[in-house]
Amino acid sequence: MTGKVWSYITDKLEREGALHMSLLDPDPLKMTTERVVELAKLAEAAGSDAIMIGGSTAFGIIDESVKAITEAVEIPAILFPGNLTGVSKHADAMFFMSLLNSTNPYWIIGAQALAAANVRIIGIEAIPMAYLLVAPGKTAAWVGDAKVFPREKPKIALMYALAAELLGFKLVYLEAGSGAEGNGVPPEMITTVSQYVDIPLIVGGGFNDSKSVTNAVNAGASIVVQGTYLEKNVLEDKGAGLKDIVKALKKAGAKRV
Ligand code: 1GP
Repeated sequence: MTGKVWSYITDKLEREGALHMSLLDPDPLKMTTERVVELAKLAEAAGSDAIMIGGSTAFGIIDESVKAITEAVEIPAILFPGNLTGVSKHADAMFFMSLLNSTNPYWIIGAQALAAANVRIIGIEAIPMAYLLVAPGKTAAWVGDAKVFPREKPKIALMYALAAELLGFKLVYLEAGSGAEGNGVPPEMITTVSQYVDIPLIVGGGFNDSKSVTNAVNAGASIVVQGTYLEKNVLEDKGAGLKDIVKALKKAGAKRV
């Protein structure tokens, strides 16, 4: 794995200790292309390190939004596909994900096998990522037939994250589900996993303020993802709140460098 985006992530992690990623779901039921582009620009201006594009429910074709985002921002636009519909040749890279705690092989290897030839042909950089769902798991857990990790069982998450590393995944993502407000990935689980797992740990789902984001970094997360926060606040305050959150995250990250 020596792609440009992977190098960007690992170099920046080495220098800054922690990264922020902004998740945008270009779902036409709630978002226009113009709005998604505006959000991406404000996220970049606020200091977010990358734009992730995707979601568990897929409506419409993402190509147009992905193209418009990559034209509007310098930071990498990385696909976060919920299914085959989440692939676009316009992105800078994609998280090539396997939902390891799904009970349905389709989400572990079926969708990936169906997408692989297309991914190879379009030549997009694929970054292998283990995707692990923690309760409540929200829509992602429902769609992905996941056996979510109980919140008070960090060792179960650790077992899966370690297995992911040994299987060769480059990143492991602990996901509480988009909109898991007040129920993000528990800090104890982040600590347990990051203590024993060497690949970078991404966390997401329910991180809605500086405190929860810095707590996650202090607990050992390398990358924190925010989606709902952006949708709810960034257009209204022109990214001022997000800028504070990213600043707090970088301060917490700097302690780990
Ligand atoms: C969802 O982890 C991401 O896949 C983001 O979650 O929308 O709660 O920030 P939020």
